[in-house]
Amino acid sequence: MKNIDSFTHLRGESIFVDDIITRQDTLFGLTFDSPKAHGKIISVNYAKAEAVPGVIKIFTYKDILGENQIGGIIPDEELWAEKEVHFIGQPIAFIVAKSEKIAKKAKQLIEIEIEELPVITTAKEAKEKGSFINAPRSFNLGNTENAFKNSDFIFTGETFSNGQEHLYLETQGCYAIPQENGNIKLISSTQGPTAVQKTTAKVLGVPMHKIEVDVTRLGGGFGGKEDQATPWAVMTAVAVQHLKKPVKYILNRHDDLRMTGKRHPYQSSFKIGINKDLKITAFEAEFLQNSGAAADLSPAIAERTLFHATNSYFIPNVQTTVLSCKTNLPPNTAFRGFGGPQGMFVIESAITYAADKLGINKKEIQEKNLLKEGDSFSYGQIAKQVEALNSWETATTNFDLKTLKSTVQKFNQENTLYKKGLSLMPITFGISFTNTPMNHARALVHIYQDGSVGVSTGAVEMGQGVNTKMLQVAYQTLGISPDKVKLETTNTTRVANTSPTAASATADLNGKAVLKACTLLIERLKVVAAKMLSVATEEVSITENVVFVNGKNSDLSWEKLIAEAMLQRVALSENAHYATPKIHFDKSKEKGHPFAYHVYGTAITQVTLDCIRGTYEIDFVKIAHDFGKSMNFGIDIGQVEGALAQGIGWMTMEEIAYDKNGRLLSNALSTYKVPDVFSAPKSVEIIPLKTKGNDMAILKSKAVGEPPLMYGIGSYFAIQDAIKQFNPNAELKFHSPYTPEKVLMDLYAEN
Ligand code: MTE
Ligand code: LUZ
Ligand code: MOS
Repeated sequence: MKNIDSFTHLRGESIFVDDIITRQDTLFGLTFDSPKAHGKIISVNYAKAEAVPGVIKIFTYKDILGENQIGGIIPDEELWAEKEVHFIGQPIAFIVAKSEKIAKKAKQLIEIEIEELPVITTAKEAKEKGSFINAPRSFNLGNTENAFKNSDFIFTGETFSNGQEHLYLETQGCYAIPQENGNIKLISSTQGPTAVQKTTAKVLGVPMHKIEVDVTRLGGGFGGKEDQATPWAVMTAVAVQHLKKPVKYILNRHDDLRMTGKRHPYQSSFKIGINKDLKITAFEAEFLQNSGAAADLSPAIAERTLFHATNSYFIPNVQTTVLSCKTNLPPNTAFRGFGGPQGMFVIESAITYAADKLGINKKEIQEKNLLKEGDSFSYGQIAKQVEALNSWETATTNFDLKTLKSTVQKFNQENTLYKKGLSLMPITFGISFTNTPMNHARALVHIYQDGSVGVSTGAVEMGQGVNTKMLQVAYQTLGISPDKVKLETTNTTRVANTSPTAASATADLNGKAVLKACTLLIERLKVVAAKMLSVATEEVSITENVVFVNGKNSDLSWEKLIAEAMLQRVALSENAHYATPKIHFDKSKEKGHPFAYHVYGTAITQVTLDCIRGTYEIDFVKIAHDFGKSMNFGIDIGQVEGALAQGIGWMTMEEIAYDKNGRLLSNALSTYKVPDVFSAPKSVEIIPLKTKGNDMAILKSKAVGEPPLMYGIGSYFAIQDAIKQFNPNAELKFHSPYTPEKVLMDLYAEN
C-alpha cells in the first residue's frame, strides 16, 4: 500500500502549521534571545521596541501566571530567562506584533546588558570543572578488573563524535487560537502533543483540559520535536492567555538553528581486552555527553548510550559510565538513535583499533564476538530471537564479500592515488522507551453509520508513514477496503496522555491499540451479522466489505450490517489501550528487561578515496536488515534509506561548529552540509532477513525508524580503511565527522 500522504505531498497540498489559514486578527510572535552564552542579566530595555507601531506586547517571565519552568525530566529550564542566561539563543522575551516584519524591527531595538561569566563549550572542560546535569550512570556486567588481568591484549583509546542538526524541512512553530472560557487550541509541529499540553498548562497555571493540542503532520522531526517543540507553543499560549487573540510563531531557519539543541557530541575513552582466540574479554568505556545548558532529554539519551555500548557483541565483562556534562550550548536533545549511535561508534572504534594493533582484519574480531541466543546484555536482558549472526552471514554471503574484497584488493594494487576501503557494520537496537512507564498508547475508532471509519491515535505522522500503517491495521482488522478508513489528526482531546512519537515504537504501541479497538468492534458486529443471517457467530467473518459465512460470501454488505447495527443501538465506537507486556527495568540495580525486542542488521560499505584531495565517494552500501515481517515494504525501505543517509551525514560531512564563546558558526546551509544526491551512496541494496518475526511488533512488522541510522557508522570505517591502504602507518583516529579536511590530515599523518 502506498503512503497515504504521497498524493498530497507530491501536489504540495499537504498541510503543515504554516499552511493553516489564519484568523483575520492573528498576531505574530518572535523570540528575543540571549546574545551571550553565559552571564547575569543586568538590565533589559524594551522601551524603544515597545514604541514601534504595531507592537502589541513584549512578554517576559513577569507575565507568566503559572511556573516559569519547561524542564521535562529535570525542572532546570526556564521558558524565559529571569536573572541569568546559559547559552546563545536562550529565550528572554517574546515580541508579539501585528506582523512578523514589525516584530523583527522591534527585536533590533531591545537593549540588553549582560555581565559575562566563564563559558564552557566542551564536555571535557565541563568534567574538569565539575559541571554536570545529574549524577553519572554506570552499567556493569561480570568483573572487568579480573578480566583485564587475564586478557592477552589490552588496548585503550579516545574517540569523539560530533553533534548533528536535525534540519527538519518544516521549522519549529505553533499557531495558538483562543477558544471560549479561556480555553486555548494549539496547532503545534510537535512529536509530543501531550508534552506540549502538559507544559503549557503548567506555565499558564491552568488545568490540562483547558489546552487542546492538534497535530496534522510534521515536515520531519527526527527527535528535534520530541521535547523542543514545546517552548514555542507555550510562548504563543502565554500570549493568547493575555491578549485573547490568535498568535502564530514559525521560527525562521536561522533562529531555529541557533536556538534549538542538536544531537549530543560525545567525547569518550575506551579500554578493551582481547584474547589470542580473538574473543573480547572485557570492555570499559567512559562517555562524556555534551548535554548543553539544561537537561532536556539528556539523562534518557545517556541511558540509551549505555544500553547500546556493546552494539551487536556479547562481552562477558563490561563497565560503562556516562556523564551528562553541562555546557553553555543550547540543550542538546533527541536525535534518531537517541544516544545509541554515539555508544556504537565507540565499541566499533575500539575493535578497529585493536585489530589494527594486532595486524589482523577487524572482521575477524567482529565475527567472533557476535551476540548469540541466550547471551546477556550488560543490563541483564537475555538476548532472544537473535539475528546478529543471521544478518552477518546473509550480508557476507548474499553480497559475496569475498569477491568484493578481491576487487578492492586488485583496485588498490593498480592505483596509487585512489584507494578503496570496505567496512562491515552490524547493528543491534532495542525497541521500547527505556523508561518503561512510557510504553503505552491508545486508539479511538469510530464507525460512522454509513460504514466509513475514522481512526484517532496518539501517533504523530512526520514522514515515517505511521498513519499509513495505522490505516492498514484498521482496514485489515475490520475486513473493509482501505478507502473506508480515514486517519484523523492527532489531538489531545480525542486521545489523551500520549507518549511522544519516538523510540521507533509508535507503530507498535499505537498499532496494537488500533488492533484491539477494531477487534472489539468486529466481535460486536459479528453478533449482529450472525443474527441477521440466522447462523452462529463463529461462522461469520468479514472480508472486503462483505460478510462471509463459513468462508462463503453472503449478500450482507458492510454498509447494510452497519445500518442494522445502528438500528439495534449497537455501539459503533471503541477506545482501546495497549501497554507493552513483559518489560521492566530496575534503575537501582541497572538491570532488567527494558526492550520488547531488538532489531538487527549488517551493512557492507565501500568507498573510493581521492588521496590527493581527501575527498571520497561512497560506492555502495549493501544491507541485510531485520524487518520482521514488514507490513509495508515501500515505507520500510524508505526508512532504511533515509536513516542510512542521515547516519552517513553525521559520520562524514555534517560538522557542527561553535566558537569558544558558544556562538554557532555552522549557522546556515552554506556552512552546514547535509548529504545531497552527489554524496549519497551510488547504490544502496537492502535485503530483508528471513526471520520468524516477533509477536511484540505490530503484525510482526518490526520497528524501523531509528536502527538503520547506525549503518551510517560503517562509512567512517570504510574511509578509514581506505586511508590505511594509502598510508599503512597512519595512527588511527576516531574523530567524526570524517570531513575531507580531516581525511587529508590523516592520509599524510606521520606516526
Ligand atoms: N522519518 C521521517 N521521514 N521523518 C522523521 O522525522 N523520525 C525518525 C524516524 N523516521 C523521522 C523518520 C525518528 S527519530 C523516529 S524515533 C521514528 O521515525 C519515529 O516514528 P516511528 O516510531 O513511527 O518509527
Ligand atoms: N525517547 C525517549 C526516545 O523518551 N526514550 C527513549 O528510550 C527513546 N529512544 C529512542 C528515541 N527517543
Ligand atoms: Mo526519535 S530520536 O525517538 O524522535
